[in-house]
Amino acid sequence: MSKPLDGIKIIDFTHVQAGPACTQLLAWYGADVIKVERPGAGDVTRSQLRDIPDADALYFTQLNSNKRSLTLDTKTKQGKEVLEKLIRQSDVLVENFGPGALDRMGFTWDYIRELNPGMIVASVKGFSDGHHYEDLKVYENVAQCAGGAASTTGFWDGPPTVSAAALGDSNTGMHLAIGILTALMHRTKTGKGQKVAVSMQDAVINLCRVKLRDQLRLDRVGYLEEYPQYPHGEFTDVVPRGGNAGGGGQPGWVLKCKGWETDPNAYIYFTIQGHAWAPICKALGREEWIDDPAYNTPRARQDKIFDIFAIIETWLSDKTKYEAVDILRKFDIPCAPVLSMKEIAECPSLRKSGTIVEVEHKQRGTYLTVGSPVKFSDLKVEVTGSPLLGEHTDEVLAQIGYSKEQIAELHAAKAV
Ligand code: CAO
Repeated sequence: MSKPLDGIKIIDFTHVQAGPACTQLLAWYGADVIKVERPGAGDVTRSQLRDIPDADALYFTQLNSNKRSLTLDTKTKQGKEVLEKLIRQSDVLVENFGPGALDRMGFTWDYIRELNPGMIVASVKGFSDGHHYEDLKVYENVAQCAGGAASTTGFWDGPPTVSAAALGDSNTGMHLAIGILTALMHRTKTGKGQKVAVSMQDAVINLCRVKLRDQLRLDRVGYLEEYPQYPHGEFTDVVPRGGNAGGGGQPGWVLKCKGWETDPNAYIYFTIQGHAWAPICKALGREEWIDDPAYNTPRARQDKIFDIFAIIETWLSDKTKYEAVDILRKFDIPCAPVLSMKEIAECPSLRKSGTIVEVEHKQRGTYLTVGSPVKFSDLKVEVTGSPLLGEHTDEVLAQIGYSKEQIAELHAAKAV
């Protein structure tokens, strides 16, 4: 079956998470992604947090499926020549080196453009070009702090808190993938390549835009009615941490279910959606609240929202999180069990949809990974195992025009 990105060749100069997440996505959808790695070492994640001695670590396998691996020392003369040849024959180069590394390697934007005017060069950096922190190297949590996520996450009496979700890394990679696809569309119309850049700070800010909304509201009115601090607590002049409060106009909270004393995830998230008030009252057996003016509008409920949550927790105390959701879903109430990673790994629905997949790997046997979260009617995404270091070096070199003898010379010169 042909795939949407068949024929798009990508030089994947990425490492760790932000860049690899982007190129993996494009590889799933058919692009030929050639991961370029330093001979002998490769992407640092191959050896980070190993669970099997000498086998590629899960950190690497989960972010590099469907790719080919070419080892290349781009700091040698011969290595540079190989990269030049690759650039002439490719569509996209993706990189997330520290600031300036590609230029120091000799591959400035002007030079790449000279080699291939149609080339799209896509970069992830911690901060955008011209930012006063543009020279900083950045990892996930640094970006979450610089992007407003940490100052607004956590509980009001605790410190700024980072999320387990990779808002700085994979999220930036997803933004970059959108940028690359946009630039490819533009190239189809104009024949011209371009530079595409996403900073991790900007990608986090983009996901935190409702917190900026809150800052503007706070500046104007001095309080935020959907936050737990309202109406009984204090507001300063900055958006506070709101615990597990819902971010929009629907109050919600994480509520204890049967077994919470011993199971750290025996909870559901419960949302009091405005127009679901009557069904909520019916589900809880509190029909008298439906028309009671002390309860029947969001504003009336606001100052007793935690009393209402406490009553719901009493109702939940003899129900598991799954039993509770099975009752509440019949009343159309937005809610979900709090799932552990173990439950996610074992969930039959996620296996069936291809969101959790088991793939073959030459060293590991099989491994579990997250498949494409995007589903298509005309594409079944097949996830294949990540490549071993340099597994496709000779194959890629032959495809770009090197003879057997020339390939042997490149090996002898330790350029590949
Ligand atoms: N051949 C020869 N040299 C190579 C090479 C190859 N195939 N691949 C990489 N290198 C070199 C680079 O040219 C660079 O050399 P110089 O610094 O001498 O110019 C060097 O390897 C290391 O590059 P780096 O700065 O990217 O690596 P680091 O481990 O010091 O930093 C990181 C890692 C992630 C902090 C940094 O790359 C960075 O800030 N990237 C941008 C932001 C980002 O993507 N962060 C998210 C990572 S996911 O958590």
